[in-house]
Amino acid sequence: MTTPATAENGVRDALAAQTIELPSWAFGNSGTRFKVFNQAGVPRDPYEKIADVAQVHAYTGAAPRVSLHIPWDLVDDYDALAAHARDLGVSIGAINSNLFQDDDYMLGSLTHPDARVRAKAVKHHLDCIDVMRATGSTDLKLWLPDGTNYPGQDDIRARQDRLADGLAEIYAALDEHHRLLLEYKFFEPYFYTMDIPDWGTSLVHCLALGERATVVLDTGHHAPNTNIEFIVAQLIRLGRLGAFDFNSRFYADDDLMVGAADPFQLFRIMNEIVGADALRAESGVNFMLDQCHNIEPKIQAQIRSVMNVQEATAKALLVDREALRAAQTSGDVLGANGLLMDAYNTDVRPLLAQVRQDQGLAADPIAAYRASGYGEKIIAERVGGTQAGWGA
Ligand code: LRH
Ligand code: MN
Repeated sequence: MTTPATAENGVRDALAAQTIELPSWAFGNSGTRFKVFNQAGVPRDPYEKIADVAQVHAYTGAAPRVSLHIPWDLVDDYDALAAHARDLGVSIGAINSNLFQDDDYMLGSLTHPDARVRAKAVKHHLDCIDVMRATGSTDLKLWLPDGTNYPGQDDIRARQDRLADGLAEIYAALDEHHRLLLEYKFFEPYFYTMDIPDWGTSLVHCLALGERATVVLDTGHHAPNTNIEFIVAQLIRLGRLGAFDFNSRFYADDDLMVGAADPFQLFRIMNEIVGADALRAESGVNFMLDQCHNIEPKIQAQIRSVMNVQEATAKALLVDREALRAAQTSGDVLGANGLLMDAYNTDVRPLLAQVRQDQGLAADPIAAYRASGYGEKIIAERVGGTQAGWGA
């Protein structure tokens, strides 16, 4: 029988061990098709982006990795970039390919009717794999933006066959310790079909490729009211949940701070993760953020986002699993739901403040960051040059 004390220690240890990977692009300027707002102090290159990631890690103790996006994070010397990251206590995580900003890909990339265009898209991934080798990254993350806008525009089955062939070429080029993370999205930038619109399609392709191909679940990529935690449970059950792209939304792919729009959904997702013992690093699930801070200060927004994931995780860790199983087995509907709501309604901020202090960190990361003056320092220093952004 786990005593409250050991349960409490188990919860603290799990929270202290939790890591969240940050997206380099969240530190650059971003916006919508209407406007990309420029903010003072924004990084001009991947070195400055990684310096900002290190700030988030310094105050949360939970963000030791950064995802790169190619070519947004193109540099001449990736060994030097990886060394710069190491010096700052950060490692290079997933390498994201980019198939959504090239005129050649207007009618598709890996699905394009023209073999020359498909070959170009495959080559881009071979280049990304070289970046993985140079930076020590093990995850190649592929979001396929391909799709069509009008019925009849192209043959849906033929596009799937082309896609399967292209993915097989890319998968074959990976080193044995590399993984392929395949991300789906139900609409945008195309509006009739997306060639990987849902978890099922991504899973079908992953199963065809091999063990090291897994699904990326971006929380902003589902139809409204989709029960995302059901998808999480199913993918964990099949051993094919490779990663999350955490963010939140009110309507579409809003890429807002995770947990900001729907903290209860984030709790339900983390409840499935904890219930399946998939929070441990060994589970192979890479917890990443994928967000755009169009109007809010970016470093603080990343700190807040990490805290939101930690709070949802702490609440999920406080669910009395033994009592829950007993209630579920005995058909005690309200009892079972009540146990989850008790955990969700628990204020875990004091617990997390204690976990931070045990790690030698400030109880309130945002207050500590603001007091550091780093924000003012980068505004003063980062003058001139070209600020990083989506460059769309
Ligand atoms: C696509 C996406 C994908 C990234 C991009 C920045 O919407 O979620 O994960 O490549 O955002
Ligand atoms: Mn994403």
